[in-house]
Amino acid sequence: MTSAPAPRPPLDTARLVAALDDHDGLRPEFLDETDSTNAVAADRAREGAPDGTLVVADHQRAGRGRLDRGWSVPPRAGLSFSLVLRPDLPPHGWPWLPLLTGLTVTRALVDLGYDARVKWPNDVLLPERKVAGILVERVATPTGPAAVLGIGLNVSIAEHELPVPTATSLLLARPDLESDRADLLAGIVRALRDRYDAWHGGDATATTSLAAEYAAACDTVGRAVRVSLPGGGDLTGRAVDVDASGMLVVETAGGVERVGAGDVVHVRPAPDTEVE
Ligand code: BT5
Repeated sequence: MTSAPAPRPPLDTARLVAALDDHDGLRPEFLDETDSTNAVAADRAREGAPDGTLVVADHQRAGRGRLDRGWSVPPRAGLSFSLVLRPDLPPHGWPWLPLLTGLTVTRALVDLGYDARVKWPNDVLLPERKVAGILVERVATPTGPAAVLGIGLNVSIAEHELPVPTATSLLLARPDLESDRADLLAGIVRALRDRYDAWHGGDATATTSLAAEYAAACDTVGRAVRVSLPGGGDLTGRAVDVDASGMLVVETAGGVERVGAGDVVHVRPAPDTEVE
């Protein structure tokens, strides 16, 4: 028998605004419900919204994953938000945005006591199942390209509500930890703003140290993996590093390969479980 979930209050927006108050450049917009915060944020960016515009929804009717996949969470059981940035980056800097976002969410959860890990490129696992997904999109706007950093975090989803068996929530992983959604969101967004500003405003060493920090936090490094390549086909081997361009370095039978985009399955020898 499954018990009904506890009533879920709406996001405490006053608390969130107060928590962001001294953080320059974050402009939150709250929606009770929308199809996708990434779609709204992209529209705002095209309309001229400045760097730091933050779109938050208490429920997404049609949350988006990567490659036209979906993202689904019961109303008010998670966090769904998208941050508009206007990076001034060379083309090779852009692939770092999703990695930086995944690292930041992971670190924020670890700081709160969760055993979170980042799976390349940007899934957040707790510790083996997915608690957060990230969708970073580049949007053409009249004043230059904008980045929309979309984050979905499962907060109070119960076991019987999980959209897929490979998902988990903060509540399921650590029922003993309190997780107020406004505090969580404020903490993650502030950490994201800080890390992005430091990296974006830094010199070449900022990327070198980001790469080293990412590789150290990345659960994929050291594992046997199978990577579905965007152009079709698979690559199997052992992930050994994340290089200075953010690519996953995989040792295969045929030599060392670098993967810039793809879906990684962590393959474990026993028991034979796989995390998509
Ligand atoms: C992602 O895609 O993980 C990116 C998800 C990004 C969601 C945020 S919410 C705010 C913003 N607005 C949006 O519309 N999107 C962003 P991907 O790696 O393709 O994973 C998608 C797959 O994860 C699905 O095909 C399901 O298998 C699984 N999935 C769906 N909902 C999930 C959930 N709540 N928790 C864990 N896994 C889920």
